Amino acid sequence: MITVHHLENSRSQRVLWMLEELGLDYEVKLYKREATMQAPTSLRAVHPLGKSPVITDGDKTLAESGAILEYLVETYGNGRFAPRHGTPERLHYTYFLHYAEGSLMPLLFMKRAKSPQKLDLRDYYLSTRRAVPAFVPARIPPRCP
Ligand SMILES: N[C@@H](CCC(=O)N[C@@H](CS)C(=O)NCC(=O)O)C(=O)O
Repeated sequence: MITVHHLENSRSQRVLWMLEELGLDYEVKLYKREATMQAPTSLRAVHPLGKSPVITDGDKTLAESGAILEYLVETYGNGRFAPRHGTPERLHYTYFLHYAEGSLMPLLFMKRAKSPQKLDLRDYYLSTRRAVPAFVPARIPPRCP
């Protein structure tokens, strides 16, 4: 049985979505945020940094939302949700899997923290389009939704 150590209102939601899409049985251990919005210290029992999501699956424990999604798709996807290895589509998929957490999320956080610096997500998205390999920008829509 898969257990999700799920912090309310967090990236852990991604893991629950994927588990639902895969139709897997799982249990959720829910952690409520403190008044400070920090995770409760009890989460440190499963993640030394006290972060969520974390899953356990048998004798495996895994953190990092992107890594967890990749693991679930590889292990239980039966070819669904990820293009075949070695295809241009796979590289596109890998790019966006990492882009979400590596590039976009820090910016979303700064925006949410009401950074004095004016942040224009559309500009950011379009500069990504200029910066990445040729097969990726062709697939990025010209305007943010
Ligand atoms: N890169 C990690 C980020 C994990 C992370 O920062 N999780 C946040 C919730 S979105 C958290 O646990 N925050 C509580 C805290 O830092 O006290 C991932 O994608 O899983």
